[in-house]
Amino acid sequence: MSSMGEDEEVSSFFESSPPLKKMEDILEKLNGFIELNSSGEKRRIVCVTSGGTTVPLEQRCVRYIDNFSSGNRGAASTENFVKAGYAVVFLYRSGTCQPYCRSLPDDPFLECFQSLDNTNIQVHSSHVEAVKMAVMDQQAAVAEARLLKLPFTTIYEYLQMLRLIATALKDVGPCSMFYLAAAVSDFYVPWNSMTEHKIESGSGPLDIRLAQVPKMLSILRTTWAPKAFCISFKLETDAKILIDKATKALGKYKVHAVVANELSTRKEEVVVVSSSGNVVVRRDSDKPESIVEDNLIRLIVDRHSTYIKESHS
Ligand code: 9Z3
Repeated sequence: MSSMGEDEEVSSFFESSPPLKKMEDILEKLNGFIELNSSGEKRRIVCVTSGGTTVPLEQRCVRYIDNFSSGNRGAASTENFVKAGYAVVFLYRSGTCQPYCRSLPDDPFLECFQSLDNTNIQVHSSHVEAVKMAVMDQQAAVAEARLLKLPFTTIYEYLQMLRLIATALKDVGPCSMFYLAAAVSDFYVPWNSMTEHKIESGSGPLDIRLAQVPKMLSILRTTWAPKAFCISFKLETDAKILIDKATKALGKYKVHAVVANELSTRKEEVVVVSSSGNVVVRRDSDKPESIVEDNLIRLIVDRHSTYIKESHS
C-alpha cells in the first residue's frame, strides 16, 4: 500500500477528529473580533499560540501525554504585541500562564488577598500594585478589542482551532501574523484507534503505538493563510543541534523566521533564524525587570513592517 500524501494525512486527521465543542460560539467571537479590528482604523492582527497540547490515550480521557510549556512566552509576547498596537488572538492551553498575570502569585493565588472581617476582603498591600496593573491592563485590552482569548486542551482542539483562526484571518492578508509559541505534540493516538474506556491496569506493561501528527505548518503556509507573516518556534534540550534544526524547519516550512530556543536558557536568550541570517536576542541582564520577549517582539514587529511594505510594492 502506498503511503498517504501530506494533504491526505491532514484531511484524514481532521475527518477523524472529535468535533470541536462550541464551534459556533468560537466562530462568532472570532469573526466579531476580526471585524472590529479590520473596520475603521485597521489594526494588525496576530494569533499567538501558547502552552502545550495534550494527547489523550482514552476517548473518555483519564490519561494523556502532555507537552511542556508554562505559557509564559505566549503570555509575555501577547502583552508586548498589544503594546505595539496589535490585536491578539491568544490561543492558549487551559490553565497556563495568562497575559497581565505574570507578576501575580499563582501558588497560592489566595495569597494576594486578606480578610479584614466577614464582609471585607482586600488585596494584600504587597500585591496591590501588581493586581491593579493586571486588572487595568487586561480590562483595557479586552474593552478595546485588542485581546481575544480562546482555550484548548488536546491536539485535536488545538489544530481545529488554528485552522478556524487561519481561515478567518485569510482576508487580513499580510497584516496578519502567526506567532506559534505553543508546544505541539509530534505524536498522537488516532481517535478511531483509541479505546473508549479507561485502559485497564493489572495485565502487565502497556504498549501504545503513536502515529505522527501531520505537519500543519506547511498547510498553514500554503493553504490556510498563505499571505500571513509566520513565525514558528523550535525547542531543543541539546544546544548542539538547535540551530541546525531551526534552519531545516525554516527551509522546509517556508516560514518567515524560526525562533530557536533551548529549554534551560529560554528566558535568557533566543536566536531568530531567517533568510537574512541569525540574530541572537537576549534580555537586558542589567535590568532585573527586562524579559527576552521585550526585545524579541520589537524585532518581530520590525520584520513584519518590512514584510507589509514589500507586499504592497
Ligand atoms: C517554544 O519553543 C516556546 O518558546 C517554549 C516556551 C514552549 C519553550 P514557556 O511556555 O516556554 O514560556 O514555558 N515553543 C515551540 C515548541 C515546539 O513544540 N516546537 C516544535 C518543535 O520544536 C515546532 S512547532 O519541533
